Amino acid sequence: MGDRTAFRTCPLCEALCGLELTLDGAGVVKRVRGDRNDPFSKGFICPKGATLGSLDGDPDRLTEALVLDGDAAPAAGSRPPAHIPAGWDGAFEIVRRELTRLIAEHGKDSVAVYIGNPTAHSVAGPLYAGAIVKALGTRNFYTASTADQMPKHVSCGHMFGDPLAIPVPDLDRTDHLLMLGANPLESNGSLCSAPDFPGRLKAIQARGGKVTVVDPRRTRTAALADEHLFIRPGTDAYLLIALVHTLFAEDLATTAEHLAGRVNGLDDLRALAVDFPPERVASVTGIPAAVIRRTARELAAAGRAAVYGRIGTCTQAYGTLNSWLVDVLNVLTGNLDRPGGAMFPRPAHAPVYRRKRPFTTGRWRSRVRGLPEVNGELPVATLADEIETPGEGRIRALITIGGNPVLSAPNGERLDRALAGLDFMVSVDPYLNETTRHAHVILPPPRPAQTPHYDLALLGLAVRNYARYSPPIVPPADGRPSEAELLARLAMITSGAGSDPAALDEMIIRTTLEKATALEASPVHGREPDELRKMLDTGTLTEQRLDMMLRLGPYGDGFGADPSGLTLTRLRTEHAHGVDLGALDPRLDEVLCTTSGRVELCPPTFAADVDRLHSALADTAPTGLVLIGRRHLRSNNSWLHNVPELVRGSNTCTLQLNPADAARLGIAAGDTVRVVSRTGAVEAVAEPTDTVMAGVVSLPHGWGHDRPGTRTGVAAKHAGVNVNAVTDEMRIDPLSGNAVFNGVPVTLEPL
Ligand SMILES: Nc1nc2c(c(=O)[nH]1)N[C@H]1C(S)=C(S)[C@@H](COP(=O)(O)OP(=O)(O)OC[C@H]3O[C@@H](n4cnc5c(=O)[nH]c(N)nc54)[C@H](O)[C@@H]3O)O[C@H]1N2
Ligand SMILES: Nc1nc2c(c(=O)[nH]1)N[C@H]1C(S)=C(S)[C@@H](COP(=O)(O)OP(=O)(O)OC[C@H]3O[C@@H](n4cnc5c(=O)[nH]c(N)nc54)[C@H](O)[C@@H]3O)O[C@H]1N2
Ligand code: SF4
Ligand SMILES: [Mo]
Repeated sequence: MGDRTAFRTCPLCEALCGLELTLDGAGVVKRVRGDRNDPFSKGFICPKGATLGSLDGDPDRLTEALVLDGDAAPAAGSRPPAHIPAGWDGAFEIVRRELTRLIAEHGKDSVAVYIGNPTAHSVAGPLYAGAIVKALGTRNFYTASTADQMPKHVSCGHMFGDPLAIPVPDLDRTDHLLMLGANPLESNGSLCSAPDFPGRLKAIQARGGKVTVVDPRRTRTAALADEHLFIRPGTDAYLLIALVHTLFAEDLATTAEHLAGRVNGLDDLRALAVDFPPERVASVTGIPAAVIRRTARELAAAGRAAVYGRIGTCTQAYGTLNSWLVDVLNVLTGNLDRPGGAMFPRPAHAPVYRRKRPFTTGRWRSRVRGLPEVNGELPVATLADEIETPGEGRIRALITIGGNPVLSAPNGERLDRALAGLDFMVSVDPYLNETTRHAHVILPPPRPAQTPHYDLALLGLAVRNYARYSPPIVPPADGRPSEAELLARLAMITSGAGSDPAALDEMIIRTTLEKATALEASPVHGREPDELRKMLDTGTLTEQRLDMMLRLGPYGDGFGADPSGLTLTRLRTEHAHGVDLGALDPRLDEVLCTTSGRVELCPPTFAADVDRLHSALADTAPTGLVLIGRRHLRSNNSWLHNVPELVRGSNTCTLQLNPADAARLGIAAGDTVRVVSRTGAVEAVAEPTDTVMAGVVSLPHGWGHDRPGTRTGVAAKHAGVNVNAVTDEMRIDPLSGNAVFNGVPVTLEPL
């Protein structure tokens, strides 16, 4: 058989690029290019997408269920544990037996769930992970969100009523972008899905607009920008509130016509900002007062402007305040919900029914540190506490799905030791890595080419309304469960309702259709659920569920109500390269669901947290070095270091520091340096560079692949060190529980 071409969405990052793959007769991916016919990505591709074939064909990828040989869990650093193949049924039987036993002996909360980043990129994750947590009934639910964007959910939850109503900068129509703590030239964008983000930034400049970047490093994005402001790590909230101050003080805050009468809390906000004139925050942020004032004026003067803050602003002690103030600026400059400003996408799979329950946090608290629940989750920063601390309610078992918290959670080394002490652990993961080596059972999903794709979690964050479905391009191997089947089976086991994964989908389809037909606002109001059930796509249950969501969605066919509307079949056959559903349009009314029915500009919990800003401002000026992270284009958190093409070139785990600091400490390029913090120490090779501001050092995360018991041969040869050995699990943003990765106090010891 000769070569063939297939198309699909890249599953690796938030940019959602369309790919064109060339496969040989045996189904091996030989070449990957950008799909020029994708209306959104138009052929754009990055080095990760281009090497998807190597990832897909990685010989270290697990192909069968593994179980730990013998009873003992591996102790960190001791005898390498041995994982041996087991049949799928045998592996699931061990999971059933152990979870049932532990729940009977120690209660529901003794089983915890941790869900990692790739789960937000898979179609199976959003469809089934929630069902597992629900079936378990555990309050010990953790995700990578509390190491990432949880502050944004909290700010949007309080401001707009819905933690998922996250406005994105309307990149293609804005004339002015103020971007803080984001480096899309390396990351390709986050909470803002925009294939060819670099090209879209250049287009802003080409049409006469301005891009300003605020970052403690002169990143590639900062270098491309028209202006770069170096900022001291962790101080964005001061800059942002001083911008708010300036807008009020200079009478630049507008209540644009379209927002008139739809915003609460303007006076409270003005009163809060009074104490933060630019002069007061200049020394703490490192940004001159005159520059802050000018930045505020430019923002107000720009016709269409957007403020966008990403991970650098979230993973700090003031993560929620930052996320809130970013959108406050969008409101005050009249740019929320208008073209060229910050807008709410309208994804094809989400019905436009409004959330009813007002947003709240702290419905329960973590057992050991008393940290509030947020979005149904507890902070990953306290997972080790809950495993290690004896007493009623202690975590005895853990389910991980697509996560590597040993490398991604704050003080991951402590978590590494804690995992070794669990009674039972099961991981749904394609690799035997730093985290899954502790699992008693590993259930690997099939390779990307055998996996369907639809971005349930990300299409609601795209800068154009767009949809694309990618069926598997290589048929699944005989008898090998898809990730959807793995997760559905786990949910069935934990609910005690048998082991037939199809039963779960049938139940979800039935309840969704019953709800939709009962709802007056729905296009299928008054119809028979049974009739609709029979109309669904004839594919897998995953495809039937997607079909149902699309047909009930804003562009859907409403099960025949609008014969030209979207169905999964149509998406698959008529739009194999994806379908453009238009530029973002104003839809604040559709998303707004605060109790007041207005945008809450000054929620009381946020106003109260501004006290923290006050007291810290009174402190003496910061001294000593602080650590921040960085991302490289050829990486993706912890798990692409096993692809040979990606661990070359600039993708290295070095310690960047300012030449002035290096000279002061007697450190030369290439020296090995010990980085010491409250929690631990790591050794890394020094790379002096003036792209990092004085007083700041930077190490990328996701490295540290030199542990026994893992099976990632390439990564082990490029091990690097785990920066999260020195980040501190005790430092969190109190409102969201989010980990603080930026601004960690460290000392350096030249070796
Ligand atoms: N190549 C690659 N792409 C990725 C990933 C990857 O690992 N590699 N990871 C994916 C994931 S999970 C995510 S969440 C996204 C993240 O996407 P981005 O948010 O764009 O992530 P980063 O590239 O880490 O950019 C964060 C920037 O914040 C800066 N920063 C650090 N501290 C501060 C601070 O206190 N204030 C300010 N203003 N800036 C600060 C850092 O120097 C860095 O340049 O990227 C995704 N894409
Ligand atoms: N110091 C520091 N720490 C950080 C960050 C930082 O900037 N600095 N960034 C944080 C951020 S933004 C994030 S999102 C987290 C990420 O935190 P995690 O999600 O915990 O870590 P990842 O490295 O993304 O691990 C992904 C895991 O999923 C597996 N996997 C890959 N594909 C699939 C799949 O299709 N299905 C399944 N089931 N598994 C799969 C991989 O083998 C790997 O084990 O890290 C956080 N940690
Ligand atoms: S930018 Fe992201 S989605 Fe696009 S090819 Fe690269 S990894 Fe894939
Ligand atoms: Mo992330």
